[in-house]
Amino acid sequence: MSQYVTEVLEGLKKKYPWETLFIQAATEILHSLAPVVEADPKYRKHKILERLVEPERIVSFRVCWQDDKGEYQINNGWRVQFNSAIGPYKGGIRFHPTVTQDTLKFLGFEQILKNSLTSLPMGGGKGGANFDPAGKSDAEIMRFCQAFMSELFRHIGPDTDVPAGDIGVGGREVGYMFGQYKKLANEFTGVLTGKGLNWGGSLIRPEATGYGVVYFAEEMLKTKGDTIKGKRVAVSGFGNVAWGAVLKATQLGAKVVTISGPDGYILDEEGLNAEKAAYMGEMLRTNPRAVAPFADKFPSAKFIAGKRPWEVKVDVALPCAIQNELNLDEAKALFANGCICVTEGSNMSSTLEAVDFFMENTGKIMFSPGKASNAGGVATSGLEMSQNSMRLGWTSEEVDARLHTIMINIHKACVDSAARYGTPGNYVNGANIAGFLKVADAMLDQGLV
Ligand code: 2IT
Repeated sequence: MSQYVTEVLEGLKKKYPWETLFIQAATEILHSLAPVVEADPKYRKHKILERLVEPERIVSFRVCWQDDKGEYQINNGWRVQFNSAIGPYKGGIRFHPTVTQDTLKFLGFEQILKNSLTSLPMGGGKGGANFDPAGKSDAEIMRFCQAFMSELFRHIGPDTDVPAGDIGVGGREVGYMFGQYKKLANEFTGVLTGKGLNWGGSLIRPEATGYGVVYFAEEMLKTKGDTIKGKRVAVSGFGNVAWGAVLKATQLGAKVVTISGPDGYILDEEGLNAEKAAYMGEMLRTNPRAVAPFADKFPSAKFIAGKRPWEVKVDVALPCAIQNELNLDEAKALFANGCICVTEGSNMSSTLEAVDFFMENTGKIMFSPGKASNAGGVATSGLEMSQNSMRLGWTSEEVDARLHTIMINIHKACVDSAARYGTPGNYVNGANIAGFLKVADAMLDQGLV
């Protein structure tokens, strides 16, 4: 282990001992970067790691709104503007009751490297609120989004910071936030991505994250002369990412046998199909906190309460729910059941112990971190920004083809960097190193700012 990396990590743990998610992300990333900073002293001389782990700016604000009963409600909102070395801050907004500044620092840190991997000019950022959209009326969602944007609008802009959706924020929420931004800023610009199709959105943006995950898994399998066609696949989650992954995996001939929610998982031995995916999309619109009702709708679907789907025997696992949804025991269970490929769709799906287990077993089970395999979402946001700048829209075939090429290139960048720094087949090291080099070198070029 590099002395430099150890010092920076120990410093972070002392300074932010309560930020367990951020420390987890930083530990994984900095460990991967050890061979890079050891090989070239310029990174240490210019304190690149110390600068990289501190957000350029965090905006923290109060969000006051009124519920349908007339009761006043107070939430906390944040925007973490983490790094702008290679482009305007870019990253989603998460509305979830568990969101804290720690959550958004971990997500923003991941986003720096993810956005760099896309090869598009986007810096790293993330925002959100500890607001729970579950069970809220449409009017309440609108009032919350407007109150949130009333504070955020002065800190963002199409060349400054471009938010998008994440957990709890989809097309509807982006619409309400965009409307409020437009009113306050008195300008119609591409300040958010994930917009509606007839007011500046991009075709394929809703599908992009899940499609990208499956394209990435297909590239991983190809390195073994294999394909996703005919594979048994476990997907977790039942939100936007899971939905896109189910659609693309089934299109490519895989059999997806699970989806999941916080209440348990669905096992469907007949496999999901377009009709079932469409029902997932319908469920998503009401922001439910339970997947169980899916089993009432389809007779072949069984609901298993209180468990995660990693106990099911599958060839490929696609965690698409939320951070830390796959622990060491579950990683071992997947491996023991013959799973050959784990491709993360959520950000930091696996705990540090699970990631270590996968890395120790490189060559026997393939594992890719979310920042590489879920980058198709933000990449397509980047394509939406390009279309907005040109004031033109591309066809779905064109966007999908670009997305596919970007995922193939990210896969190649991970494989090449992993091999170059002595850990062939290790996608964690490959993604962290390839993402880091571009950002770090841009920071060096731009001086001490
Ligand atoms: O985690 C992510 O990459 C996202 N939520 C998408 C971010 C974006 O700006 O499209």
